[in-house]
Amino acid sequence: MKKTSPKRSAELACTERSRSIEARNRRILIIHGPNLNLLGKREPEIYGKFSLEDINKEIKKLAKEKKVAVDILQSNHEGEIVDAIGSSSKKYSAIVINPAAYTHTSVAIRDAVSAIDVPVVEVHLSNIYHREEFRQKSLIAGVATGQISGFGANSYLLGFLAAVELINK
Ligand code: CA2
Repeated sequence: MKKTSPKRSAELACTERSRSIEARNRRILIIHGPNLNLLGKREPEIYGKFSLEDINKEIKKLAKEKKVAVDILQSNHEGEIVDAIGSSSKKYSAIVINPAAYTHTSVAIRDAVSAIDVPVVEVHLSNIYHREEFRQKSLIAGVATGQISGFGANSYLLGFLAAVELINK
């Protein structure tokens, strides 16, 4: 068998390393907050007729088009969302999050977002600024890279495209 020179081995190791860095750098985490698993089943006049599965399917389609890997988490638990954000830097280069009701209450999620160097795009199906007063304040917006609100299921796709732009920068 032909022997690989030390220089060639170093080059191969380097290529391997950049490949894995590139894989990590093109991976986006989508986080759906509490009760978003109920989408499509109730309150379609506010949140639209699409189920969470429908939205996830569209996100995966877009991810394929944009050559970006995507992982999706739905959780009704604040601590689980905090943990996912906290451990995101190793694996993800951007996060798209709909914190749902935690948008208006969670200092823990805000602190988790502000503690990481991964860009975070906040999305909402409804326009939270057109709704009840308690929904008009987002604790996350001040530490997110940006926010998209009011475009129904398209908010996720617009948020995803914003995240891809941030990665490509
Ligand atoms: O507009 C959004 O995306 C929200 O983040 C949705 C949250 C709400 O608490 C925020 O104020 C705005 C609610 C998510 C739960 O969605 C449901 C869907 C169907 C039935 C019940 C809840």
